[in-house]
Amino acid sequence: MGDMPGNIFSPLSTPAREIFHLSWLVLAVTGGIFMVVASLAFYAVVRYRRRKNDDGREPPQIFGSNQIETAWTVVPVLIVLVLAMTSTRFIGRIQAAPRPPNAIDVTVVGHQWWWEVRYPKLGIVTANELHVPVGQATWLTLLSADVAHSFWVPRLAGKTDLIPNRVNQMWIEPEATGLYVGQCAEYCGLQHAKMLIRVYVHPRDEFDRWVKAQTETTPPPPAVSSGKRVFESNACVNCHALDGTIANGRYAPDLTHLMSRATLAAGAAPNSPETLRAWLKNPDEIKPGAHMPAMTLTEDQLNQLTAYLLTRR
Ligand code: HEC
Ligand SMILES: [Cu+2]
Repeated sequence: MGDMPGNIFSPLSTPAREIFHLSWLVLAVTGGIFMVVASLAFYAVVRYRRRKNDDGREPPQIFGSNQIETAWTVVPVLIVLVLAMTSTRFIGRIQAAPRPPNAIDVTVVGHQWWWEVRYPKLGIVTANELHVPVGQATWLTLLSADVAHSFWVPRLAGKTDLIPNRVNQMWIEPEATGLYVGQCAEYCGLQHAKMLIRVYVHPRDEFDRWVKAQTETTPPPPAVSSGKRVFESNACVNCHALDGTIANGRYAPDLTHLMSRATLAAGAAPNSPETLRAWLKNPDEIKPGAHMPAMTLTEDQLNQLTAYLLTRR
């Protein structure tokens, strides 16, 4: 079970581990209460079940006992107090953590239904994927372009909401390399369930190579120039940005390094030549209700456009 990529019980980053420890306390206390209540209920059900020779009279009615009333008020209040105060202490500790000077800065903007991912200091813009170095803190600034979303990668940290007109912050500090998956954790509309996020944690040199690849754009080979023309002569350019073309829209995912990403449309489909073509033909087939219209291109245009986009890596 420890290998499950979204497992809340196998934290691999400081905030997630703190929450995991707190969850043991909460589970132990609530589990204890459950055992006491369940065994008393079970005892009562068995011990006082209906018998053949019952005389049908009511058992003695007890009320107005100050001792009992006080006990079952004070004990739960104490339990709630302990849980609330411990939670507050953990939340405070995570939120007040000082930002290390070498932390990576990432801005994540929630959209219906995908994640815009920006590295302002590195000049990188991508979507639905975060790439970070191992053993180093990454500071996330969370914004929303439309409705409330929630960023949640269970093995790295707790949930933090992305709220319109508000700036939220959170941080992660992954201890092991690999892929960590998460999803939007705040119902945000039709395709909320297909709003997945992937966090790739790299060894330092691999991360540097990723940064380098994301900051370079190669001109498209001449063979796909007709596809580039299809792209530039359609409304794609109003919604999407793509370096080296006239497209600079911010409404939709940046396509400059489209093929460096593992999935299309926030995990709705794997990113392959076939699914890419199918997406361009009719996004609704893959993600019903997605905010990208079917562009009614001809089969030739679709082939040319797909061939062009496949070179954007
Ligand atoms: C009205 C705005 C709009 C137009 C026009 C538009 N798109 Fe999109 N596109 C979107 C949105 C929004 C998404 C994200 C959908 C989602 O994930 O829910 C998207 C997603 C995509 C993706 C997947 C990106 C990724 O990383 O997952 C590709 C590829 C794409 N569009 C290509 C195109 C091309 C090529 C055209 C022109 C033929 C085009 N789009 C026209 C809004 C638009
Ligand atoms: Cu969402």
